[in-house]
Amino acid sequence: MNGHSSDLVPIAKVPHNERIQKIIEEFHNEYGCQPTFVARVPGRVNLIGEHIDYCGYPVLPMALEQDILVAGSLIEEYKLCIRNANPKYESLELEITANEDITIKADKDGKPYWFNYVLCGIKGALEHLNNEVSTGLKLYIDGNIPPASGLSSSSALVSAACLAFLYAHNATLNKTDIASLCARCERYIGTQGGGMDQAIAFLAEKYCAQYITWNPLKATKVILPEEATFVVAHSLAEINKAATNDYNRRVIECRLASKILALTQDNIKDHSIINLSQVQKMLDKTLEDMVALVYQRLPKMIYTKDEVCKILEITEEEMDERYLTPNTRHLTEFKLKQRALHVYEEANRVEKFRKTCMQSMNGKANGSNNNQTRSSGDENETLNSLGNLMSNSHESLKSLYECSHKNLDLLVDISSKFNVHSRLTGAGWGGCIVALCPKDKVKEYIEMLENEYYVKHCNIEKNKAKSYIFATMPNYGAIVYVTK
Ligand code: ADP
Ligand code: NG1
Ligand code: MG
Repeated sequence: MNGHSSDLVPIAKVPHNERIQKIIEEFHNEYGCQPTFVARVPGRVNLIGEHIDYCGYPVLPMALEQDILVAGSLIEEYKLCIRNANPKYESLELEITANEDITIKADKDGKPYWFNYVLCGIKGALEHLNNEVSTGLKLYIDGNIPPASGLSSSSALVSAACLAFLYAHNATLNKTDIASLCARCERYIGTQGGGMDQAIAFLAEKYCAQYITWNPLKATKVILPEEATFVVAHSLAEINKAATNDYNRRVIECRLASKILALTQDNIKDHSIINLSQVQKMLDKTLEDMVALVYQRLPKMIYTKDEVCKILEITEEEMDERYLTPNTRHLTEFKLKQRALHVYEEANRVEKFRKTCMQSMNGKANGSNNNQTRSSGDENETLNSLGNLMSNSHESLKSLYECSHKNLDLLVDISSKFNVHSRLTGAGWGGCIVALCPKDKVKEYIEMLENEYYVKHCNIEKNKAKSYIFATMPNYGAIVYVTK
């Protein structure tokens, strides 16, 4: 890696930044030496396009200011020392000569240890390095992304660990390759993620969101309307995605729906996994056509495992082997229609959201060329259109995808009474909402949520409530700071 091309992860001198200075100091206190570098990877908020990355559809996230920092120094022994600034996360030391030294096991409750996310990143790096370890590492980690809250703390941790290990090994990797590598290696934790989090972590740019497309991975800038502010509010429900099978269940329901929708065209003997976007391409249909096709071909609310096997003309063992994951093989019922409907409609909302942002930007450019200003009516209309798409997204995630949480629904309802559109962001089942708030209403909106949700509903002191809500600005992506 070196910082000459914009395709590569940037490398810069340590900035005058309090958090970075603090981690360097703490590293020294912990290990008695200076770190050589600090890898920084941000969290993200997804504005729209939820649970569709693993179906091959574009998503529209932006990076947050909150991040994971991994400070590191090279040691001669082939050893990894992993410590965290937060004492609740226990330390780990292990010998590391090859990939086989790393096993990723859950704790007795089936929840991954925090350091497993670090190990996922190291495993990915080792794969890229063809298993050639040339140095040991002391690592010290500090994160301020609210964990298990849909803001992608897990991927920031995996990606920062992978980046740190690669940097220590002088590996050259461009942003898209390392993003894809990190998306693959986070799957060692057990969830079959789609790659959005790692993509935005590396491809983010300051001041704009990104429209992320797949195969090949690409990020295209989306300039957000100036008058829009995105506010993130925590529902106070945390959910570790790798500790349950909810996420993978949705992934495999989409897989099974794809196989059934593809039946007429797909050679039934072809057992490769396909996604809902590939089916659309194969059938050469619009997203609206696909919605109609789902109603036609997947009419039932519930499909039993037996029914799916019959339709696909396979045995249960074949289904387990080909399409299911270790933590979904015991499932006996699947909701295929609801999941596929959400995916095709949400993919359509992403396109509309992006188009609305582009039209708003073009309108502004034309307005300034003609020496006119856009009317506040135009601006309201833009925010309203974007907001409606977000509200519809939430409704779909709640009723079709069933990945909301009562706290998230309440936050969305309270916001809506204040005429602010919002939706759950990230995987769901807890975590945060993202709200689109006109700039001039942000202070009032935050104050209202503090009172109506945190104080009245959750019995939290007003002062503490403040820490659960923040207004965001699109931030830049991963970077390595060198200390010497
Ligand atoms: P998210 O939506 O934040 O990505 P996940 O369930 O995917 O949620 O991952 C959350 C897990 O990531 C936490 O339970 C913890 O194990 C790990 N994690 C997140 N932030 C940190 C941190 N700062 N230090 C250690 N582990 C962290
Ligand atoms: P979070 O909430 O950060 O764990 C997950 C997936 C994404 C995407 C979203 C839902 C991982 C690492 N991340 O995000 O790929 O599918 O849910 O849109 O699995
Ligand atoms: Mg995650």
